[in-house]
Amino acid sequence: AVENRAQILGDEAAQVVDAVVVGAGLAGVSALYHLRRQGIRVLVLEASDGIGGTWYHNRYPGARCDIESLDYSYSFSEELQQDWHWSERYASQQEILAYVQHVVDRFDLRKDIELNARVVSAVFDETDGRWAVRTENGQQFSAKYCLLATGVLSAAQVPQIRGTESFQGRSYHTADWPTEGVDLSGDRVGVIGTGSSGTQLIPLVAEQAAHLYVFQRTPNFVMPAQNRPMDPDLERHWKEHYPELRKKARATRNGHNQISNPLRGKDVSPEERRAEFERRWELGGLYMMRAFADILTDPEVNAEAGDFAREKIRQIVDDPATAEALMPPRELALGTKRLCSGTNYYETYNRDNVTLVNLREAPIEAVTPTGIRTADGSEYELDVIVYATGFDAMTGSFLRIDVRGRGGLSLREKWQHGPRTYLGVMTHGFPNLFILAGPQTPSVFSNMVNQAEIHVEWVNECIAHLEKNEIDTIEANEDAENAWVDHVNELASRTLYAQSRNSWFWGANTPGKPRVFMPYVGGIDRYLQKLGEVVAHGYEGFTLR
Ligand code: N01
Repeated sequence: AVENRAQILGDEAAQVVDAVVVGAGLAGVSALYHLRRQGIRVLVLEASDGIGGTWYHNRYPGARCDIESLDYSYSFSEELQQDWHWSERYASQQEILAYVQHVVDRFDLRKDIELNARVVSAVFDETDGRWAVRTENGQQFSAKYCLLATGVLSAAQVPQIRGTESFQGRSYHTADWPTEGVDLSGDRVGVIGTGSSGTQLIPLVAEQAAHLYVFQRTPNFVMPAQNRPMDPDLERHWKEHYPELRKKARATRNGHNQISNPLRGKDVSPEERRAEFERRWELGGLYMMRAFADILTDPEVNAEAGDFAREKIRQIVDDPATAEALMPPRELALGTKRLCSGTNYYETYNRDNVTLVNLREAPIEAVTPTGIRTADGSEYELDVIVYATGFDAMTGSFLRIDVRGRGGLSLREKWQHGPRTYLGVMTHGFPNLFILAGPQTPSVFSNMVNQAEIHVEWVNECIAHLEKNEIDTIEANEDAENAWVDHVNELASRTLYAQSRNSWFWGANTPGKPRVFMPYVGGIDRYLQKLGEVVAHGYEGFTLR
């Protein structure tokens, strides 16, 4: 695929390129597009047999983005954003996947993407200042730059429940859904997990299955997505104003154009607060998070929003006991587990063929050959088990690769007590290794495409600077990194995230993982400003040599 592929570096099997990008999701595809345009020879290595990352793997029924499609898209080509038509307010997985595939073909990117190439190790060779990258099937690559675009919610996780292997029915993970789809009609289906994936999937499974059992450990807040077909006037408006709207998105905390209320909750009366929550419920999805500027810092405002949502659950769900079991506990501040955005979620529990199994009363004891047994001795006979149990989030995909920097330093060892980065983009001891949209960035609190583009632009400019000035390496300084880690933690400590630690933001869902808050809560706007300042001050906090 890459020009001069035959060029050999000592080791006969090593293919030489300027940059290896690991992962062909939205970030990796964007990196390829930008780096290639500045004349860098890039090769993207993708573990799976298709392009699209998250949107390739998470093809479970109901998978849909919770950021508006017009916002959740690349900004790098005016023609692309004019030509592409999104059919719904929130794009489905299928449509986003079709979009990524369109981008790859439109810009002739496919020839530099190698599929079925799972990277198992990336080792920095100090003698030649290059990264030696190896795949599972033995391919080797040598690159000056290595970009990890492996995603923060991509290392799927099946819980360690006794007996999972013994189950004689069919099992699926939402993030590893068969390409050909799954027919669940007539089946007794058990879904474990009620996060974003589970709550999107459950209403659609209920429509197909003979009976659905939802195994719920922690009830989460699920807002109605309020998805609908694309409004042609809105589309026209966006297409007329795309550059301004993209700019505006970058000037917000969350990197998109969802309306934020600048007022603090207590700036208004209780009645006005209620009206605002109602308005946000109607706006749908994540809009509730922007009801008030202090929803994640003022516990009383947050608790009111939580009570409002609980009241809605009570109104929607017919059976009072089921409604009660669906209520998120009071100690879970709204949004400190990522808010879910669903369609007909609570309504689904009014169906005769749906049973909520409350694992807070009796946890799962074992998966048996015929189903699931809970601690109270109940046996649930199942044909299918769906694991909607999430990911080894934020760091999992990076640490599943054996990454070694200067002096053989292992990234797994370096991050054993939690991720350590400077600006989320580099880590000390690992020259020319760039991490895209990973931990200690606003990624998961923002519009991921926007975050990916912000990083890709920064890395692209950085590489251009190194090339132009004939600089071999860039590396984050340890003191700058320590200061960034402290800053990330300090900002989080001022929010309700610090009190509600039962989430993947804290690594709480992965056994043995350190309880460290991993995202950056400072916002896209502030983060972008910091990235710009660092460059303006001659890559402050980095060593270039
Ligand atoms: O994963 P999760 P997800 N026994 O970790 C439960 C993004 N996303 O795939 O909360 C029983 O959130 C676990 O219970 P608990 C989005 O950022 C976005 O749903 O740990 N249950 C939880 O209910 C999201 O936050 C979109 O007590 C077990 C569930 O499994 C992130 O991806 C759509 C268990 C896991 O929820 C992850 O979402 C989908 C066990 N042993 C995903 N182990 C949109 O854009 C785990 N659970 C809308």
